[in-house]
Amino acid sequence: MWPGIISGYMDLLGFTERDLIVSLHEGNTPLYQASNLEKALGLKTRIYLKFEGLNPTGSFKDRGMTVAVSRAIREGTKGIICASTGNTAASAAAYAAKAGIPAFIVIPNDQIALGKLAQALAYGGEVLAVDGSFDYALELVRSLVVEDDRLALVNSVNPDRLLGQRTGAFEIVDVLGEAPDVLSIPVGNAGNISAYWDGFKQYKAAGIIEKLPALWGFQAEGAAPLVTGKAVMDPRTRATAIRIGRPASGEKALQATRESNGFVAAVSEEEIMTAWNELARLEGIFVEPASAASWAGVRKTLTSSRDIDSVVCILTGNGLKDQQYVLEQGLHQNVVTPEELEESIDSYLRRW
Ligand code: AN7
Repeated sequence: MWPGIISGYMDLLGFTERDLIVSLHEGNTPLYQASNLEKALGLKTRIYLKFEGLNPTGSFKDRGMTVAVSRAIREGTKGIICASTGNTAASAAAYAAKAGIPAFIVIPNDQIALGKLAQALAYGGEVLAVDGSFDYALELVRSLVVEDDRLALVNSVNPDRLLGQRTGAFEIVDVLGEAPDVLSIPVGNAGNISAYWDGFKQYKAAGIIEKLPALWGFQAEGAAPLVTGKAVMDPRTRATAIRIGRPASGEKALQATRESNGFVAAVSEEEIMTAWNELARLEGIFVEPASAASWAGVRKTLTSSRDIDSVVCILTGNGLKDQQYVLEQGLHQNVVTPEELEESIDSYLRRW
């Protein structure tokens, strides 16, 4: 049985058997080869999808949260606090529940997907909604933590979060036997892209791989400060997870992408929607809108040439968290209602 990322990568993460570990057996998520997407777009590149939506709370945040909360408990912290666009909230609340401490969660009012709010509440998180953006909420919790040493901040500015999230890179190499040519990833607060880079570099330093991937990061057009080079005061995108205008790890992420010969670019709302649809309908993978940004970026950047042999797209969160998006795409119109189904189901199916 997979024991979770700390036990699974104990040495690499600097833990020992004696350390107390708070885990929900996160990690070890599947890496699928997207043969239907390759065929549909006529690509010669191998496309892989790492589905982080299959973590215990449905997003990649669990990888960092197990490390951050384990450390907080070891240091005698009385509670944890975070700002969140939703997934950090769900993850923090779950790991705090397992650890038996409270989680204080500051969210931008009316801007997070309902499924994520439901998760945070179900796990017993103390949810505090503020009138303002995620960036404002993060500023607020950072100042609160400075004043209150009973609390540990578990946003990705916490180095333990980034340490745990490196394991996504480890797992990719453990499956493929090498790093892919390209790692594509959605970018919000810019922690995860930085963590993957640290992970690949750690594997290279340990002699496990020789080559590093190029990092391709994708932001939503209406929330793309790393593309325009300017903070966005009023970020807008339906991909609420990455509705972030002043990424805390922005500089680190830009440096990592440059070092890797990669880039950060923007994808439009329509490109996100098309990619989201293809992932579900061609590969059977239901992701939340923000997560589709990685495939959206790859499908518009890649050509049918063979220059790039392999790409891994990180699919950061589960589609069940944001069911409203399905309705907004008009998919409820595809349901045949009892009234419409005047004939028997039998004859309806016979026409197919
Ligand atoms: C599904 O939960 O910032 O670039 O507060 O939930 O590391 O911020 C979420 C971010 C991508 C961006 N995909 O990752 C939060 C939060 C999903 C996410 C990102 C997030 P970062």
